[in-house]
Amino acid sequence: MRKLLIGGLLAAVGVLALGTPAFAHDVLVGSDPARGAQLSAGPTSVVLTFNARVQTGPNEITVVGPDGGHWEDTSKATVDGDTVSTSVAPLGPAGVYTIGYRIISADGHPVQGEVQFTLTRAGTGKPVSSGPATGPAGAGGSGGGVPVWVWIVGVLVLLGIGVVVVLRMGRRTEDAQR
Ligand SMILES: [Cu+2]
Repeated sequence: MRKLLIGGLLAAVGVLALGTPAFAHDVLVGSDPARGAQLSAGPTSVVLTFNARVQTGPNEITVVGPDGGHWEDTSKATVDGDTVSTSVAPLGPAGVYTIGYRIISADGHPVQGEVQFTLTRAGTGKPVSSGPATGPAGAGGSGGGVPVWVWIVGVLVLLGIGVVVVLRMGRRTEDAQR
């Protein structure tokens, strides 16, 4: 009985930990610039390609430079079937640029992520806006609508309940054996 309970508990924790809500969501299958690209000149646009159609709605693309400035002309991305794009201002300092996206999946759920590329030669552009990264690039998270800490608290609460139950069961069995 005790083994069964512990097994069940582990299964529950596993489901909580691994059961991401990102099951049938759109997945990024390609980008221009490509992930990890080394570019000597900045791109004029960013195009992200997904494995399924993207819904019209609040689709966002941001391009955040090594200094935290934003380089996307507008974070309101243009949707065309399974691609999402936005135009980019001439880039500035050399370094790593992060393309952040948050798009509406075919199933209506938001999906977010990042693609980084490196500008190897500084451009002459100025950021569209400066300051700390906001929007998808700075939001973090794993693509679901539920922040990570909610999952962690859930697991801890479940673990706590499980330990109490297992201890009680153990005590009762010992009593019964006496
Ligand atoms: Cu979904």
